[in-house]
Amino acid sequence: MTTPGPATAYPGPAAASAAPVGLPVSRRCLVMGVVNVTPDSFSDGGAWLEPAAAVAHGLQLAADGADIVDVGGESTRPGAQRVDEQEELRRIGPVVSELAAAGLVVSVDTMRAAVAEFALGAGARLVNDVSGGQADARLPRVVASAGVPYVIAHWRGFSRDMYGRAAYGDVVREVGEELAARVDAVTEAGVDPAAVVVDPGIGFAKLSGHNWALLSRLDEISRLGGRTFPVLIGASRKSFLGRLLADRQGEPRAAEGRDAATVAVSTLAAASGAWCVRVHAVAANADAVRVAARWRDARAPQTAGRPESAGRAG
Ligand code: PMM
Repeated sequence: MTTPGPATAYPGPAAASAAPVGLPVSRRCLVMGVVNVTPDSFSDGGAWLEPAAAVAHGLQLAADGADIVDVGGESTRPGAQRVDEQEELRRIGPVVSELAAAGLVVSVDTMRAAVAEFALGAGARLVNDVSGGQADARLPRVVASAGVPYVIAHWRGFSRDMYGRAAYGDVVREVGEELAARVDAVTEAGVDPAAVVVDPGIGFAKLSGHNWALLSRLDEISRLGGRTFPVLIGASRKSFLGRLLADRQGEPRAAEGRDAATVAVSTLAAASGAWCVRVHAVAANADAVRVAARWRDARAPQTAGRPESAGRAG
């Protein structure tokens, strides 16, 4: 894969959270580039609907520094209706196959067992399920038998009406408890706990304040039921950033103007120990996670004061 530097190149002592089994190990936070093969995703809907365009986009994201490319055929934007399984398969099939054949680490973004099964057969190496195994009870069993890493996000139901469920007392505690219950469920279905990646599900049944609370307390999301899990953050271009950056009239910033804020979130999440950030604009985020890794390295007590950690001038 043509990244500006291999995932293993940065030898800082302050590793991000533990890596799931089955993927390259890195000392820094990984970058997952988004390939939405959908007509209706909120920030890039329709741009990569043709297979050739989606494949070219995936290759470009890898060239820009993505460690993983995440291919999805069903939009989960607020209010989205479900797409049927055949259509989802038709959208992602050639894209997953070609990107995997090109040597990229491909992840499939799906809530369906049949779609995951196809993608794994075509060379995908990770399953990203925003429903955390709730939308299709067969999906955790497919992941278990394939023995691949499994991203499970916090989710309270399908996008068409998810904001009706955005009611929390202590959002970080409740998301942590609900995610821990999902970890139990998928491991009971046979998934190796060492293959599980947890995700607080930024924007899924959450209002802006909930998203900020979760981002600021990632360590609590990582530690569930006495274990520490790698954490993935998908904040890229989401509407809570648009609201933060609203103009003087209170009009939210449009999705295409949210990339710098996304980079800021990636930097902070990576500095807090996130395992991976899922982003649309890869190049700047790939720089950001390297800055965060170097920052963590400099803060690590075991290197403090060591001459070699001071590095070269400049
Ligand atoms: N967000 C979206 C899609 N897939 N997967 C994970 N694990 N976490 C997320 O936050 C997430 C996701 C929606 O964003 P998009 O429409 O820009 O892809």
